[in-house]
This record gives sequence, structure tokens and C-alpha cells, in this order.
Amino acid sequence: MLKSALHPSFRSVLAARRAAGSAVRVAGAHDALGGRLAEAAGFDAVWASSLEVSAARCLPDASVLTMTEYLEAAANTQKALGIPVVADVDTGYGNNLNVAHMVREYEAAGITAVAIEDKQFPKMNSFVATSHTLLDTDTFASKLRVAKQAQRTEDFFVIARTEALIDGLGVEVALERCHAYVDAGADGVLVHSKKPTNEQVLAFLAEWQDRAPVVVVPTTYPDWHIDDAVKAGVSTVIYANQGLRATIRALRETFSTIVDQGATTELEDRIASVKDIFALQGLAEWQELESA
Ligand code: SPV
Ligand code: MG
Repeated sequence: MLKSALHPSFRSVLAARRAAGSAVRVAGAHDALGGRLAEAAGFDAVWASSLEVSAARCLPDASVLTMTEYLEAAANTQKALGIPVVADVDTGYGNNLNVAHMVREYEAAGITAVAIEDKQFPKMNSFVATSHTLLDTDTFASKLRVAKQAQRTEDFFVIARTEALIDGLGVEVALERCHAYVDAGADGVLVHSKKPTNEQVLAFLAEWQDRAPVVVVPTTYPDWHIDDAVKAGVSTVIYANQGLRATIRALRETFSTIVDQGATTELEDRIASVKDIFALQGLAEWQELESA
């Protein structure tokens, strides 16, 4: 029988991790293959990253792709996995109506968690040196209320992401916003910072007092060990783009070696085997269908 990729909900994985006194470890990916490699490495969930999905199309992470395109990437990833996908849905792709449609579509595709951010549409990737203007708190809270009203299953998990710190505002503003977002029904909050240390996030956590689960994305403060993050009150850590960055370097080195050397002999020990590809495709199970 073909293994169907039955996956637990993000909510249940989070509950299990919290009960065990640890955090959900999430790896960024843009397709099923990346997701499957993350699952095999031991990650608890996969982040369908807008940065990765748009970069995989050589497009900026700037609300250029449509909801349908992001959904396709997230849903194809989820179908291949036995762990949940947390979908990065940017601003929700528009206003309240777009948010409702987004929730219905993602949930119907088997996605059990989405993260919506409080920037204005169209948004720009958080690390781009430009303005990152936020929606006013009430307008974003209204989006969250709509998201929660639109969901059909109890398990569906809505993460409210504040970009207050990315926009140059203070920790107090991030806190005020996150409290308003939880009041509006958000199941968890993501506080994003682009500082080279975890200092802003630590200040947030100290005041937040675990009011709702906190998600962090330690891209610019990579030395924060997950055990220390848990001690500080973090529930979920997203390693958002390390997989893509590793892929870029590996492909660049591999392709230039082939062009330079005119043969692939030297590479063979450093790259995955074709057999490895077949295993990741689940080929053996599919071949069994031929003699069923
Ligand atoms: C992503 O991976 O798309 C994110 C995280 O949203 S960041 O790139 O840091 O904005
Ligand atoms: Mg993103």
C-alpha cells in the first residue's frame, strides 16, 4: 500500500512539545523534497517560507506571487510529509475577504497552521532595507478575527506575526500589538527581529509571560541555542532559510566544478547518489503497484 502522508496538526505537535518542556523545531522549505529532507533530519514541522518559494522562482519576496502559487507550494510540500507545514501567508494576500478565502483554501488543502503578518500589502521581505509599514493594530486584529471565523476545523492554528521590530518600532509596541492579536483570537504570536542579537526578543519574552505560544526566527542571531530559547519562553523556532542557502552554495560549487573540470569524477563522492533520489521519491512503493 502507498504510504499516505497522514500528518498531525501543528497544534498537536506544539502541545506535545510544550508538555515535554521543549520547542517545535521548524525548517524552511519551498518544495516537497526540501520538506522531506527536513523531516528525515528530525524536524517537527516545515515552514513554507515566502522567501524560499519566491526565490525558487527567482522572484523577490514582495507579494509578487499570488496566493494560489504560494498555496500550491505549501500544499505540495504538505502532501509529501508526515509532519505539519506551517504556511507563511504574508499579509493574508489582501484585506479581510482575502484572509477568509486564504484560510478556507489552505485548510482545505490540509494545512493546519498559517502565520499572517501585520505589514501592509504588498509587503517586502523583512531583511530588505526599505520601509516596512504596518497596518494599524485594529485593522490587523480584524483580519485575525476573520481568519478564526473562517476556519472549519478546531485544530487550525493562526499565528499572528508582528513586524513592529522590523519596522524600527520598540519592544513595547510589539507587546501591545501581540496582546491585541491574542485578544482578537490568534493562537500564537511570532515576533520577528533583524537585530544581530536576541536582545529585543528576550525583552519581549520577559514581559510576555507566556500569554500565548511564541514563535521566533533566529536568522540574524544564529548563536541562540534552542535550549536557551526554550528557557526564555519560546515555543517554536523557525530556521527559515538555511536550507535554501545551503542549496545555493552546493549547486554553485557543483556546477562550477563541472564547468571547470569537464568531468564529474571528483564530484561523485560529494553528491547524493541516484539511488538516494529514488528513495526520496518513494519509488519502491510505487513500483509495488505494478504487481498489485
Ligand atoms: C520567510 O522565510 O519567508 C520569512 C522569514 O517570512 S523572513 O525571511 O525573515 O522574513
Ligand atoms: Mg516570509
